[in-house]
Amino acid sequence: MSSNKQNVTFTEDELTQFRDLFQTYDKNKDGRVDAQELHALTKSLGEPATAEELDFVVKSFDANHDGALDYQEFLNLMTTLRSVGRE
Ligand SMILES: [Ca+2]
Ligand SMILES: [Ca+2]
Repeated sequence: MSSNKQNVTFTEDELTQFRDLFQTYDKNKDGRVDAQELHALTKSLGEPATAEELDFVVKSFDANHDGALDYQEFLNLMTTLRSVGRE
């Protein structure tokens, strides 16, 4: 349990979309996306990340240090991606 609240301002549509994404790319259905699964995801977003980038991303957002991102950690990642995504 975490009381660590962020200013998440996703709409319900977005949350549904992210949950779908999460479930789609959690290929082995263990409730977490690891670096490999994330790679498929970034590819589908049109910006495939390198192994180094994915490693960095997982480490940065893996709050409980189990080596993969659970849904909450994944949402934090999406929050960050959305705020930095535009170039
Ligand atoms: Ca998984
Ligand atoms: Ca984790």
